[in-house]
Amino acid sequence: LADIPLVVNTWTFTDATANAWQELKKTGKSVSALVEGCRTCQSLQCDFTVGYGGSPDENGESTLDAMIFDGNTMDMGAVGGIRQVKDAIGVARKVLENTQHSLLVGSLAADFAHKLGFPEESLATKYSTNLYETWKKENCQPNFWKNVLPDPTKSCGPYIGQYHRHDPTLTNEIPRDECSVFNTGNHDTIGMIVINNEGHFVAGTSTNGANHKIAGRVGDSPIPGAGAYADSEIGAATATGDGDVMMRFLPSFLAVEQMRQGVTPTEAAQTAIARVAAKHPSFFGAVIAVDKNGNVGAACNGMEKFPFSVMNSTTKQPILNYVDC
Ligand code: SD4
Repeated sequence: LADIPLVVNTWTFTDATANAWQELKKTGKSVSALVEGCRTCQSLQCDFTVGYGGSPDENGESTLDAMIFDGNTMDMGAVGGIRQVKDAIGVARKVLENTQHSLLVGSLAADFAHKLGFPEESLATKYSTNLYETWKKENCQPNFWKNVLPDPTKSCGPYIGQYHRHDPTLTNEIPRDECSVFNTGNHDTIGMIVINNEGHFVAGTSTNGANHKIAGRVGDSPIPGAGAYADSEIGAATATGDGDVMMRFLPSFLAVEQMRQGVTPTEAAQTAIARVAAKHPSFFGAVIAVDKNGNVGAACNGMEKFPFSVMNSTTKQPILNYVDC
């Protein structure tokens, strides 16, 4: 176990990696370290895609998804589309540690959070309000609707329910892969894997989802096996990218199951990405996988390179790695 304990984290969110590592050294607890790491990004609003003030939905509201998956107990705690609560990963921890449930959603997840002392706060900022206003001015494109006609009386969605799935005269549909609203710069979830010195794997995520999502949309991040998965007997994986597409393939679960079959983390991540790419050749996304010996691998699609950071007692600081897609 030369490389364990270990923290691995998506994108260039090295402050989060460093804080998770500090917490791991201090407490020896994988869950605490993961929460601290994700919380760092929530507070820093990493890339404006984690935490408050990013990815406003079609009504201009930011909502948050987060998950913690415990590879020792196979328990999880998650929130999907939580409203007006900033500390999504903190609430996910409460779901994990104080309930028998796995996933709470929306306003009712917020009610749960308030009962436990999380304050009700607006998640809107100048940045998110600008993003929303600009998008509205630009006729609300891109968006996540399909098979419906825009309502000509409205400058912006919602759309009237005229399904044109079989109407050949309507040719304005762009294949999803060609109009992806997910790309580096506008959309980067934190996905973190922590292993303590006893080999306790915990994986988790925190995100504000997708810009201009239809209100109510929940992404892959709080879905077990999609946004993250862990099994301390085998390893863990986490995913980032176009969650609407990726969640259908459970890429984190697939990567862990690949490692169970004995393949390397790199191969496991590649297999998970390839499974999605077979149907969506230019989808935007990445998977990181770590095996129980602390070997790390990653794979990606739809971008040039995917950055992720690693920290252990040898590196002494978060080390950025780049994998070619
Ligand atoms: C989502 N998977 O909500 C997240 C977003 C993300 O890089 O990871 N972007 O779809």
